[in-house]
Amino acid sequence: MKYEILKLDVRDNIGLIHISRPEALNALNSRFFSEMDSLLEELRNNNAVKGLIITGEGKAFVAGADIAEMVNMDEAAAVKFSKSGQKTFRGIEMFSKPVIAAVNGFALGGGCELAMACDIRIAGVKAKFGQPEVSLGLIPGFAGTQRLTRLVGLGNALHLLMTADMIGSEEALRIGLVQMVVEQEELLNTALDIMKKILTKGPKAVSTIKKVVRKGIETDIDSGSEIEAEEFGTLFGNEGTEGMKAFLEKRTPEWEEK
Ligand code: CO8
Repeated sequence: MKYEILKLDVRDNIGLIHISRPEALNALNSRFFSEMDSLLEELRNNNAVKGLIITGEGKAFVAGADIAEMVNMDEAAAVKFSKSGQKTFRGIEMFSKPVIAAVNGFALGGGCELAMACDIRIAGVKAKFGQPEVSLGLIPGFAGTQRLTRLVGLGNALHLLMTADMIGSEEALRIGLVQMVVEQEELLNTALDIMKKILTKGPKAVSTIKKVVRKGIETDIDSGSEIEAEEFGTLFGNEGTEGMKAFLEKRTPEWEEK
């Protein structure tokens, strides 16, 4: 596929995805979703890319779904757009490699929903978060109502969703929406450093962590613990055994290429 909105830059086995539609503050249109689906598919089995960082070009991370595209939709088209976006974001959430959002500016509506589908969110000091949909007479449609509640708790989620308040990065940190706030110029390097650290760990273990935690939060503790035990077992006789041997032999583990 020819990419017009997404730009991929690979550094140290990390795929840096820039969302580049700055004239519309990177608002998410249908083309964005087709490009993201296609890029994820390409990167899934690309061994040169072991983790992803998603960021925005210009003053926004993403200022929401494209209002100009949505304004003429009828009910059926809106449901279709919502489901297609949900599928893309679920694809990011369940992507077998780690994904970090480096939130450089406005992360509003669908932009906040995109950041929430990533595993870890690092914010620049200028980042702003919010779910302003009710100001437009809408609600989030890319599973933001579900992810926000899981990330920041019921009270904080309802507060943000019902008031449409835009919050700064420090408030986002306080409520647990982001994991770290850094100076703007440090944003990409910080995200790259965190990803590099993750990539020194057992790749199968990291991808298993993602799967177990994400499946676990959607179930009860006993079923989640059952999933954990099963997945724990899959690391023996391969990567886990190598990691433990390396510890005992006082050497660096040699992870298998995934
Ligand atoms: N969609 C389309 N265009 C946008 C969007 C957007 N979400 N946000 C900004 N733009 C455009 C503006 O229209 C403007 O274009 P132009 O220059 O042609 O007039 C350009 O980007 C620059 O924007 P501003 O001039 O407004 O920039 P400011 O710095 O003055 O303001 C803001 C920045 C505060 C971010 C402001 O642009 C704004 O409020 N944007 C809209 C934010 C918003 O409401 N986002 C939520 C959208 S709804 C949503 O995301 C629902 C997701 C679920 C969808 C479910 C599917 C059916």
